[in-house]
Amino acid sequence: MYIDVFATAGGADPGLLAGKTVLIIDVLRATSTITTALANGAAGVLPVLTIAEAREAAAGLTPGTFLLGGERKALKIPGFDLDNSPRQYTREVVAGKTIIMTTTNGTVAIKQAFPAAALLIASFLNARAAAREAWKTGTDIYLLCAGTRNRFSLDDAACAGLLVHCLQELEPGARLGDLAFALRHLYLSYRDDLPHLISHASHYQRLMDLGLEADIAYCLQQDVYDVVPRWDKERNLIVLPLD
Ligand code: 3SL
Ligand code: MG
Repeated sequence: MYIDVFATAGGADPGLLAGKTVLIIDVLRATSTITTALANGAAGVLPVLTIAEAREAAAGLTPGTFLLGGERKALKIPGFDLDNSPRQYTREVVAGKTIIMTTTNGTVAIKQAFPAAALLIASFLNARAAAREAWKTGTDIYLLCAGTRNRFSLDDAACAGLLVHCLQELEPGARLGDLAFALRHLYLSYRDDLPHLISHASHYQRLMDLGLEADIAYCLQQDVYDVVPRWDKERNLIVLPLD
């Protein structure tokens, strides 16, 4: 088994991801939000790239069955139901609903990985479960960090390091690509104080400036959920598998 990491959505070659297992990581905040929404009973998440696409998808659904969610510049999109704060995606709000979601980096990374054989959503919130699920596929595994506007992002990198560490525990003979090796060591160096590491991320500062420290604290919790959202090609939705 070979394990490697792409640092940004744009840095991944979709051709290379074809037929592989891909874990998408956008700790702050898209994959933390998607994991929370599905853990709280959302029927599915439809990732789209643009606001226009989101509205178009909504026009095809029955009112009351969906919610529009996401952000631009970390803020709620005018006319949408929810922003990208995972703490908004409570059971009371999302149970049974399809979430149509567009975000700056996270949904771009997800769409980039559509050629994958298995496309899984990972975050600190479900890290161990996500690593286990990826490992069970038995194929090579790529961790695709969303990054921030096509730049390396420490929050995603730290989570990728944790996932590589978990995968190596499951498959001690796995071969690691250069970035997988480096990020595992980054994670191990800071594992006892991840908030300190992640406080150096530029996107951390942006969210702090917006008063969203509670979102950051929420997203940095580890292994809160034992669920692994997965792209279902037939249903054109990110869902939780039934088994
Ligand atoms: O870029 C994204 O996908 C978002 O997760 C970024 S934000 O934290 O919602 O601003
Ligand atoms: Mg991010």
